[in-house]
Amino acid sequence: MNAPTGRGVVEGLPDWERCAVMGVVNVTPDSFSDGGHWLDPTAALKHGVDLAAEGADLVDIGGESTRPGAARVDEEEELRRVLPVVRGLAAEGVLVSVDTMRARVAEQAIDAGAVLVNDVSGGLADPAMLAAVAAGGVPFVVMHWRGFSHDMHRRTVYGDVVGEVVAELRVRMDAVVAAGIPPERLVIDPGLGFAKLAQHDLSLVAGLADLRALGRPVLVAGSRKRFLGQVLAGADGAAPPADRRDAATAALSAIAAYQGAWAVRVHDVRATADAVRVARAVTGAVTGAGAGAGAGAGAG
Ligand code: PMM
Repeated sequence: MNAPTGRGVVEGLPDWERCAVMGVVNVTPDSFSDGGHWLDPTAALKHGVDLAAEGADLVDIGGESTRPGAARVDEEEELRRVLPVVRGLAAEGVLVSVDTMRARVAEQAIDAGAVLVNDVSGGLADPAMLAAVAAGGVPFVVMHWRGFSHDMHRRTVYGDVVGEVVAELRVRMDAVVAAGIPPERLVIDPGLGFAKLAQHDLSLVAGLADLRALGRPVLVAGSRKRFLGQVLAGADGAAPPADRRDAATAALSAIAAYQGAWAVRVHDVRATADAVRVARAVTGAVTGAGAGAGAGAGAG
């Protein structure tokens, strides 16, 4: 792996000078790893504040599960889940991102204080999304997406996964910019686990340099996902449950950060906050920039 050069900045957000950590709060009954934990708005708000205290630079609030096979949630229900948590966290001074495929949810979340819209469909699911984000004046995450979760397993066919994801993301980036969102506000995301098999996810992590060559900061969101379960599976092929994949997630965070990811999106913030700092320190040692490592001289 080459030591990365600049991971890019996003207009409207701080430059953290290392890979940023985005904590996840899913206000859903059915997300694959934390579904049902934070459905109560008070519990979700407290969890978001806790994640920020543990080192999350941003907290991503979602009200719709996108796990493979998931059915869509009703829009009013999504608004009901998400808005109080966005409003409450913003009032606490936390930088909030809203994870939604709906323009109305994005608009109202921006009004409630969200500073980033994270749309796993890259603006494809709701034709009004791009105009809403352009009008809201916030940055936008464009994820690689081939269709809704209920049948995304049918779309996992790739010849050259990295080349195809890069090409498909480039088309989306052009569409997003044409709709009035300035390129300086774009973040791109390979969409690990979305219409992808484990080998595709691993190839995309290994091919992060090709994604970065698209010229925009890259978000990597592999936390607890199925491909990590498959990597960890024992001789019997049984994968550990999602909540036993946090050490693997931290390893992934270190690899992504070292390869120049702009941010990683994770459920367990504490370990990843350490991982991205280790990556920054190693980067500094390789480049001679001394990025972030303490000056202590002794062994320890
Ligand atoms: N994955 C999930 C939800 N939101 N957002 C982005 N930008 N990228 C992702 O890969 C992504 C996402 C699904 O995982 P979860 O149920 O743990 O939130």
